[in-house]
Amino acid sequence: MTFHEMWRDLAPLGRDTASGGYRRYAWTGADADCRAWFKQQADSRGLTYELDRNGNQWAWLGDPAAGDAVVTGSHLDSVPDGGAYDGPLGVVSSFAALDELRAREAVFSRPLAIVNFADEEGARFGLACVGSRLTAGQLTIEAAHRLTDGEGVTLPQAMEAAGYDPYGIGPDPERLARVGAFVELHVEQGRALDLTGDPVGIASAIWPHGRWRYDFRGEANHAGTTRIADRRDPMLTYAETVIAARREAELTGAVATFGKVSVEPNGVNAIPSLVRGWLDSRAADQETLDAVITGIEKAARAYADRHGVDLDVVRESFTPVVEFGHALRDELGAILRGEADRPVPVLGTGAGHDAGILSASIPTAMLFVRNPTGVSHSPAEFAAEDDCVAGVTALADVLEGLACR
Ligand code: HGY
Ligand code: MN
Ligand code: MN
Repeated sequence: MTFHEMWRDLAPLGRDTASGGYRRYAWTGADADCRAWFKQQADSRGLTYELDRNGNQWAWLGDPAAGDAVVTGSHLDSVPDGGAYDGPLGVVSSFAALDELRAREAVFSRPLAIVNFADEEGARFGLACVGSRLTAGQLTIEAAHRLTDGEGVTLPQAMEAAGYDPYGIGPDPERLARVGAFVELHVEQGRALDLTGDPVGIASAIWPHGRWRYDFRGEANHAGTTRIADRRDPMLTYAETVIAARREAELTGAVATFGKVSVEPNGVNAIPSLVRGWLDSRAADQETLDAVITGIEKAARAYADRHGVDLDVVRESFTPVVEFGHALRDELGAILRGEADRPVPVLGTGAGHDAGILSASIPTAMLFVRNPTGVSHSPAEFAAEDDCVAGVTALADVLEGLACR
């Protein structure tokens, strides 16, 4: 099955026809459809399919027990109304790159695997990279079991409803011990490659980043009869905090986004009792991120005091800075340099990835494919066909260089 045929079959799964975006949330029907697609791709290529204890899907060529495997892949889940490329481009390109290597009659000296990591976006339960964090021992079973979605469904309930055992999850050091290198291809979530004019780039680092939930509690009351002076309105404090977040980011070169909010009771003619806002913030280094987070919370607490609003801040997700190992990074550069007439650009990113999580356990690297719009986490996310092909060729070259010595 060609890249285009794989893309064509995957494209409609979990796509919202009204927005054109994807709603592939962990352990939902759309997730199950994507998982079935992955297994079908593995089976159709005669690969050995495995589902690991954390719900990550693996498709093996060669004997996994031989060790020192070269692994590639990404994720198939999405953010709400996400784009088509974030995650799926890496998975489809992995199968296409394997097909390319078979067409080249490459002889593998190491096992190869393609992976679909579970729940990378954390769109439903709020924590990014659940599948890879569990496997790498960066998320305890207890903390995972406490994860709850907006409907009050816990992760164990969701996994069980989808036919998975939530009591078998946990660290998987034996599996990671089989992996010698993990290379993730991903659509660029920015315009650096568009500006340099290159179809493919190599990742240098991932900014430290996290998610904080701000709970603003005020006093529910009548919107029409409560004097302004008598109000304890959490919406006002929330709004002032959103502006403070933007100000802190602008002052420090960081980014800060309140992209998700829930209001109780959420009535047009009622002053809210509770406003919950989720902050996503990232910066080039930990010190800057700490300063931004501290500054935003300090401002929020000052506003809350002024309006008689109570504030609780909970960190729901955090990923420290990732510097991809120079050895594998430079090996990719050397492999790709051989083909091109100039070095492949090496660039940092503010986006988190499973490769970032796994970099604490095994040698990892990333390839980026040009996104001329620079837009991501949106239906407008895009990569040109020629660049997707260039990505597959680059991934095939890298996998051949690493696994077919
Ligand atoms: O949020 C991120 O950076 C990634 O898309 N999970
Ligand atoms: Mn994403
Ligand atoms: Mn992604």
